[in-house]
Amino acid sequence: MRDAITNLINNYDITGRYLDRNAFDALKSYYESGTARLQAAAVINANSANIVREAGAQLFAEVPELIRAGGNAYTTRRFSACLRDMDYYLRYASYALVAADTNVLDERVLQGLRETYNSLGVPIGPTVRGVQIMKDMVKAKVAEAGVDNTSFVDAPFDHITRELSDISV
Ligand SMILES: CCC1=C(C)/C(=C/C2=NC(=C\c3[nH]c(/C=C4\NC(=O)[C@H](C)[C@H]4CC)c(C)c3CCC(=O)O)/C(CCC(=O)O)=C2C)NC1=O
Repeated sequence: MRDAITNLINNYDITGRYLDRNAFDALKSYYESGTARLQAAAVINANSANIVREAGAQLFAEVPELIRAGGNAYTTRRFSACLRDMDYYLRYASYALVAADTNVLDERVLQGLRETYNSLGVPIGPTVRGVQIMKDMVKAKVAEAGVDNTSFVDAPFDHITRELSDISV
């Protein structure tokens, strides 16, 4: 698993370069965003159960056929599996926010997911929607916690969305 720093050092080491101006700019912006990243992770940690439950409720309100007979989240077992998946996305997004790198998502969440979802008939579109609903909720809560610029929160959620959407076509 990589984070922003190991990733950067890795890139310089591969080509045997000393850290240069670009590297220091990147490192500086990483350290400067550190407090906000930790605040975001703390907000997610304190509200994870609520966020998953409310995002699930909103998703099922928007796409009610998911929980009707024949829907992929129909039956208690599949309903729970769906919310559990949402919880995975949220938890790993919080790790990626702290790491300032989406590599943890590639390695631990997204690998092989398309095959699993396709073989079980889990629909990608609504899953992506669920991830985006959680992103919006997290951003609102992080803003409430006093973080002015919450744009960094997008990255892990958008990465999950992009990878899921890419692999679904
Ligand atoms: C940490 C990394 C990780 C991920 C990401 C993960 C996902 C994951 N989701 C699964 C199932 C599932 N995922 C869903 C999810 C949904 N169905 C819907 O209609 C909604 C759109 C959506 C919720 C938003 C459902 C319903 C199942 C059960 C499908 C079935 O067994 O028929 C399965 C199959 C095995 C199981 O049921 O546990 C995996 C592996 N597992 C992991 O270890």
